[in-house]
Amino acid sequence: MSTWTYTFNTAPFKGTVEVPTGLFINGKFVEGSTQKTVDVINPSTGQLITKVSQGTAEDVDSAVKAAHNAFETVYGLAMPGAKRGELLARLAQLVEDNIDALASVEALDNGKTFFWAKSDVQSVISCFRYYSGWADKIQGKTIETTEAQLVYTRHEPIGVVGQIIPWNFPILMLAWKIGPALATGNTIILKPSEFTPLSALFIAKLIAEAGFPPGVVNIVNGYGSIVGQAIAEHMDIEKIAFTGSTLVGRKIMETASKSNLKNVTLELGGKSPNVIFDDCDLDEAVKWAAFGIFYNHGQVCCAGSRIFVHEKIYDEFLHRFTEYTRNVKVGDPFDPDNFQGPQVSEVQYERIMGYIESGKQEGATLHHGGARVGTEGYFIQPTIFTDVKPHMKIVKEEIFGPVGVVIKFADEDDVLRQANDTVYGLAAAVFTKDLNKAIRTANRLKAGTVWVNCVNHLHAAVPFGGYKQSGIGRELGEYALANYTHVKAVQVNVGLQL
Ligand code: TXE
Repeated sequence: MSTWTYTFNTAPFKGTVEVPTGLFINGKFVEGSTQKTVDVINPSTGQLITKVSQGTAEDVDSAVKAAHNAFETVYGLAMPGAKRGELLARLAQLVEDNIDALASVEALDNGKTFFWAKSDVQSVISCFRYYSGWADKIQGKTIETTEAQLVYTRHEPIGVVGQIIPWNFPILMLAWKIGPALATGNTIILKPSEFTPLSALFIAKLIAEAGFPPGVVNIVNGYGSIVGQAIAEHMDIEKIAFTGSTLVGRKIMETASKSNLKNVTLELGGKSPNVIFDDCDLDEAVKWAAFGIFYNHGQVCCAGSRIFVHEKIYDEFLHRFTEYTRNVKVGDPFDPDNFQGPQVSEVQYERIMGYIESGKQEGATLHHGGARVGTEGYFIQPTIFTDVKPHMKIVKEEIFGPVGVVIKFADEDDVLRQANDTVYGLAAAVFTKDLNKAIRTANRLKAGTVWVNCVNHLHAAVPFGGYKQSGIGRELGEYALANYTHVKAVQVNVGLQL
């Protein structure tokens, strides 16, 4: 089996990593049914890092057979929850032992800075530890009906589940998906994004090392239209969880309904509002607003891409926000001075530049940025638009890049109307020192998460997901367990007469 070997010479991680480049099926790395590969590109340079095996529908089918066998014989109800928890805890420890190597691979493959890649890996560890704690606490209820009956529920694993993840948080999205699925006893076919497969393959090695039985987790690289589609239509996959674009989410739901009506959870796009009232701590609001839109180069589903500022402080906010943005350093992800690296791929780079162009064409003011940084790789300046109108594409559509629009508002009713005027509803933020106003606004914003005086803060114990076209279901926390369990009601006759 081919292996990608790479030596990092950058602090804090200096060392060699070895990552198998095949498909991980039934506990082994294999080539796949064709010899075809997918190029893995370094977004900082546009150069090839390595090639990984490209999966097919046939490979998905082999993975499903392995997962089904593992579910029936060694995992699922065959393995006690405490043991599943132990395996997840061991995996968390192995991730921690390899934290710098994993963060380096993620930074190289995705383009996010090493600092933030490491923060993602820390969240992966927390996620696995959190769900390892749940594994032996999956409990049903007893339900009182009559004395002649004993009724109880069992929360049973669903079976073989399909999970399709994107490229913006490759390793973290893997953890959000496999953590709750493994804790509840399911077996998995996971497809990483074709743009960023390396950290998932690294984790596959650690999954085997942690002692998960073969077939419990299977990782099939490849393209969405082939591997993703095969997962969505497979008749023996009973549940599919997807994070990605709303367009593909829609397609997956359609395919699921046309095949075996598999249970679907979706975490899709957003156009999240940041509401900045005139009684906020302005310096704090400026910092958080910049973090809201420039963190992870704007490639965040909950990015605060629409910044609403009260008219009384609009000019002062814009002045300070622009100064702050000027100091956001863009460049090499391994240079600790940089906050922002390249966009993940040429396609995404072109998409974002297209949105910037459309903003200019539709008459918005390009207040700051808007250009490429450097001559190689996919770096874009942090960008601010002003004088926007509600119908403009840059106001309505998810750009998924470091591009924010700043919009004036007059009062609470005005801003709530504007903030909720979107097909999305993933997240929102409110900045004010007035607690009543904060809670009033939080209650009226149509979003799955509302941050007050902060943004983009996530925790393994706190549910995350969308209203409207931002998705279906909740990830993380206790809520995510429901995505991966069936509720069975058992009714025992202890004296019922017919
Ligand atoms: O996403 P895709 P793309 C949004 C963001 C971005 C846009 C396009 O606005 O600009 O989507 O990005 C797999 N059946 N988000 O095109 O295609 C694909 O291989 C099954 C928001 O890269 O949705 C990958 O593994 N699977 C988002 C995954 O879907 C299919 C994160 C996501 O890719 C498939 C990423 C198919 N027919 C993009 N086609 C978020 N919510 O965080 C593709 N895939």
